[in-house]
Amino acid sequence: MILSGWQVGTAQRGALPNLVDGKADKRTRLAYRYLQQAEKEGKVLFGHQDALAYGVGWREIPGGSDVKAVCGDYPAVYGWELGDLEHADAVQNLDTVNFQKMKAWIIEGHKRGGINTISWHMDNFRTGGSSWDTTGAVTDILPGGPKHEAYIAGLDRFADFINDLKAGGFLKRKKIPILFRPFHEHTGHWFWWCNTHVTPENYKAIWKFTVSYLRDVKQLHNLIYVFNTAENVNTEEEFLQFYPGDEWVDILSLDSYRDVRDEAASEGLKTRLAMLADLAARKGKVSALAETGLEGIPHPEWWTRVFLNGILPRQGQPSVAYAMVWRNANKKHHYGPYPDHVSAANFIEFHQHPVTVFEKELPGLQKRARRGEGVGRR
Ligand code: BMA
Repeated sequence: MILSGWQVGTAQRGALPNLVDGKADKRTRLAYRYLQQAEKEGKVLFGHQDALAYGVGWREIPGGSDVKAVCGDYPAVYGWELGDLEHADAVQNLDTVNFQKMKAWIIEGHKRGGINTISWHMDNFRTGGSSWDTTGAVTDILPGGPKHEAYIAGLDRFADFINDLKAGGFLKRKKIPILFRPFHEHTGHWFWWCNTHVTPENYKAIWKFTVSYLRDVKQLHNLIYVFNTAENVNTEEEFLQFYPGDEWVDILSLDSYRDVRDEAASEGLKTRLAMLADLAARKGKVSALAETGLEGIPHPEWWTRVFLNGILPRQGQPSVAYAMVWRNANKKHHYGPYPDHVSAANFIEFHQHPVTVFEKELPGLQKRARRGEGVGRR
């Protein structure tokens, strides 16, 4: 395992960026700077949800990853999901991933040089239904609401989870940087926190409460906060409608599945991501395509003709810092490749493209980030 760059946390040149958390630790700031530099140079880190936990036809094999099995390289970004952690007795998430094992995979990915990101499909606090139960519940969990204490208890469990994410060894007290993406896809209509079921004021209020509680009360200083819309935003105004303000958000991101259906649609993604990257650059922040993919990937050249086309920045423009495809649950519900899949050969081409960044390219990239230098070419 390689430990280098921002993870070692030795002296580095240049000022480190300021985050939502003024006390964010050094490694967290270095991770953020590294994403900023990737973005400036038009590099896109490739991510995969649940990459180390399971894939198509396997579960919990040490070192396992469908992405690695296809191209010989691990993803640069690992996505994890905390749905059900809000319940006191939960030992696994809504997709049956064990929370203790998840912590070990997060640490493993981090030690390899990867960046970890977390989403949270919380159950509906009012009804006890799932995240997809759209009965309004945000007012219930705000201060003064009937479920506020239950929400706090969920955040306490989140803090316990985050506090366990330590690198170990000589870095044992150092926490692992985590990109945290709460209340995601809020411009959709499918979750109880989506804009059809909450006012902008209440969304902003729960966002600010959550950040303040984790940062100031729980004293977590390894979180990078990711604001995230669905794909239905065409303008900056639409993207910012529920935005709590620059002092509350580190990464501006969107999720898009519709834009990666085919080549024509991917032109729309290019335009949307250019809007996002430009907005983030003006704010001095990072942008990302936090979740994407085409279920089953029936198109053999999807990786280069559709996905890469969508994320490639136009000449001279910044890219998004990372783009993550969703999980490989089974032969039908998967968004990454797997060996012998119809798109596997094309994925190797995607991996080799100078714009895409996977694990093997990370150490050099991180060392440069530490020194405040450019990302450079492979
Ligand atoms: C969805 C699907 C579901 C899963 C949920 C949370 O997109 O993959 O099967 O439960 O994400 O991970």
